[in-house]
Amino acid sequence: MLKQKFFEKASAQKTEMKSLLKLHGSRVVGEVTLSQTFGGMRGVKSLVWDASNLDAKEGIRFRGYNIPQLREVLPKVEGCKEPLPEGLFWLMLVGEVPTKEEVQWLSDEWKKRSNIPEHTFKALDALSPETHPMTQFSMAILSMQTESVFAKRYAEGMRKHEYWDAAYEDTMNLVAKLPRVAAYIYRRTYHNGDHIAPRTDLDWAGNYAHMLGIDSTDFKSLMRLYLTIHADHEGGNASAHTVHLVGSTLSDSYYSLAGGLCSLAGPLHGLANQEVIKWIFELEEKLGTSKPSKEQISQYVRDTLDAGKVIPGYGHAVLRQPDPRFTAQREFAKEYIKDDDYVNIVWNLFDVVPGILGALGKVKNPNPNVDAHSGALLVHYGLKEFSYYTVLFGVSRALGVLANGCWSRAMGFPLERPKSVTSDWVRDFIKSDS
Ligand code: CMX
Repeated sequence: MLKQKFFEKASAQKTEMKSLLKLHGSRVVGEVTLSQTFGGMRGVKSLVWDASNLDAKEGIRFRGYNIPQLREVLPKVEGCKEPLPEGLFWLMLVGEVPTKEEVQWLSDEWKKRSNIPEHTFKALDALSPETHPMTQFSMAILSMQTESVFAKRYAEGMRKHEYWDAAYEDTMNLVAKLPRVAAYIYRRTYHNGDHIAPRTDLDWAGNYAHMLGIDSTDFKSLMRLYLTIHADHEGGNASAHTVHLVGSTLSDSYYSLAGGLCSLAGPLHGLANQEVIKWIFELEEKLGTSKPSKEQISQYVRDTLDAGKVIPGYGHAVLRQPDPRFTAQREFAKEYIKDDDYVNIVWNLFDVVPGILGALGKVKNPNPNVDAHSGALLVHYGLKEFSYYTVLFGVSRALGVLANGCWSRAMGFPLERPKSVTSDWVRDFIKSDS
């Protein structure tokens, strides 16, 4: 039922956009300055991405819904206040809030598709346990590329108008497999390969929590929220853009997600969630207390900056306010966690860091981003191995980028190929302009 709905919506949109482009294709949407050419293409409108949109002040909206609204409208499991990521995936893919029954159907569908090829476990077992979990994760996904419906059908001569169908199948299969493979990486790396079998009665996020080995009700709630809020952040962020770029060559979902995860693994992007808690542990060790004063924290922040490092979990390329994903986690902590040292440090950092970063005069957004809070919540529930944190982010991010990948193939988006220029071109351009 989801597939048919997606096909109908995407076909209608493709027809609409085709005629719209015929009439308005030559309209100018913006200019590109030399600073943008050198400066990471900030703000250049050059991608279409429907599942979510980011506003500098307001933050993320998924198909028009902000995070508090998602927490209201998306279906939940009995006894849990947090939304099911299955519901968000449905919303992102077809633009409609699903019913409880539709989400149940999706949950069941992912269970049916969740088998991992034996060679993936073998490939993981061949890696040194010291291999970073993000390296293991992207390699595991590449090893599952043997299962790609898109690659198989393409080799058999699939026609262009059928790409959407194969992309949908790959997306559904791959998303279904991620919790199991990600939990396998966690258990082999930190728990001597003592693996936990999946349960058939749990939802996608609840089952992931179970396979990680943390079975408390509140941790399952956290996982449902976590995997919802990290899912998408419009199309220009590094992981989403990488998936989009790789997919534009008609590399299948396995290749493109693995590429996107390599992007997420950088400290300026998703790895910041491990960096934040590592930095807080170091603070605790340096100061010899788990209850530092705000003055001590401020000094530690200044020392970090004086050492030529960034403050992890702060700043953003687009946002100019505190990240609503940070706020959602803060609300969760206020409701579920009473007086936790690490959570208190995160809150005290929020009180002092914006002032210190703001005073530097160059940081465009001195506020916390999504990564500033997550580690303290995970540590609270016993998930202390911070090198693993970006894998959790990656499992969630797959939902948005793969749903968008389906749209890209359905819309028939072409190979991505922006223009680069040489430094000589820049010199000549400036001469000719003046
Ligand atoms: N600490 C110290 N300096 C910072 C800073 C921070 N948290 N954030 C920005 N700056 C500095 C930049 O390094 C840059 O300095 P230089 O001009 O000396 O190179 C200057 O402020 C201007 O940067 P900006 O325009 O405000 O920020 P960018 O768009 O270039 O970068 C980001 C955005 C996220 C990479 C940056 O804020 C940063 O490095 N933050 C820390 C890492 C982090 O938390 N990343 C996670 C982001 C969310 C996610 O993707 O998961």
